[in-house]
Amino acid sequence: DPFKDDPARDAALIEHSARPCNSETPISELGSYITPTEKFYVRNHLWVPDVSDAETHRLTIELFDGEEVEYTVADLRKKFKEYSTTATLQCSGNRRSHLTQASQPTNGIQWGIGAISTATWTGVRLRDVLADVGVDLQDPDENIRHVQFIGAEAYGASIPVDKAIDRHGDVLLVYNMNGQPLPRDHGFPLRALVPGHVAARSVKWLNKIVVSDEESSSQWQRRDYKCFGPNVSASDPDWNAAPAIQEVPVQSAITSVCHVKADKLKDSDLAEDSVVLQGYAFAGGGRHIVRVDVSPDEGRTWLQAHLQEDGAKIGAFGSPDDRRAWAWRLWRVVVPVTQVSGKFCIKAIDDSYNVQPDTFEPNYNFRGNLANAWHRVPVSRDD
Ligand code: MTE
Ligand code: MO
Repeated sequence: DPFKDDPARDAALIEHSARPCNSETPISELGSYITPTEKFYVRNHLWVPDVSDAETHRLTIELFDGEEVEYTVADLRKKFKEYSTTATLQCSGNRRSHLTQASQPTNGIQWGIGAISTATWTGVRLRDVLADVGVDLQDPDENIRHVQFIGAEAYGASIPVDKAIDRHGDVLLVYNMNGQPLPRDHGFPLRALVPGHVAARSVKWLNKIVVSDEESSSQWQRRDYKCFGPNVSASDPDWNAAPAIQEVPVQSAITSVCHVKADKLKDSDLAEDSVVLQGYAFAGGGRHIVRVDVSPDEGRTWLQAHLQEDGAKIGAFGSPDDRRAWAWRLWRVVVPVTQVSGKFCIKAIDDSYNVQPDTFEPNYNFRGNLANAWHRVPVSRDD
């Protein structure tokens, strides 16, 4: 039984499967900017490999000419400058259950709104390590197109080399999560962090990196994490016809709906009985969330949510106005009950003015990836 040494998990996680462990963050924890580590969603395709000694765990880097260079985690810490960044990871299946309910069956775990979490990650920059093994960051060999990551239990994925070496890409080889060694479920002792990209590329239990002219040959790169048109069914996809998901589209969700009587409200600008909504909004590619629109009447009229203070050191290594918003924005809005009729709807807008589609059906894809239509919730919930 390869799962017999899997770690114990927090009882509050919402379990979709135990072997492998697939558990989402409970809604009650989605309101905290940094997700408590033990409440961070877990998405494992296989078992948790047993890597007992952090310091002697080896990372092998295979270069384009086949040469291999090895580092222990201790070498990485000693040799390279340490960086930290706050970044949100979101599974490509987040909100899949909403898509399925609105359209047709989909393949995959039926996640709610909790296959997303945020942490502060600490490690060394992939670009520094690649430079150390001889990759020319200014003018890389034209044959080098992709950087592949392989995990100790056999999972693999890759990213384009431009992201890997971008000095504003912030791709890290991470050993700490929220100031503590990575827990086993999240990749102990070393994982890749590819901020702004679908979490499937942030490979855990990292033990090999391959600098290559090709993408990873894994099913997770070449098949599962792709989107096809609504007419394509699971039986006939031309897998090569769609690109692997990398940067993710704009997403948002309502995490709390709270009815408040006027006399209980502390906010000075509120005089009427109201509903306080809270939630998250997130965009891929480092794009900032510029607005969250909230409708109290199924999309007829709209209010602006207040975007909460950004807790991340945006552009942890650069200026605050660059494209490095790696973490979600939490938001809050107060809606007078007199304006409420029908379901609440929300949509977020990123700094490229990308918007979320209003409905799921036109974007049905049989894998149920990247479900990001407006989140609609009844006036009293919770779901
Ligand atoms: N890395 C390895 N080695 N094995 C895995 O199963 N799952 C991927 C990615 N990295 C996975 C992996 C997927 S699909 C997601 S969504 C994230 O890890 C989940 O990271 P988390 O469990 O730390 O939340
Ligand atoms: Mo995922």
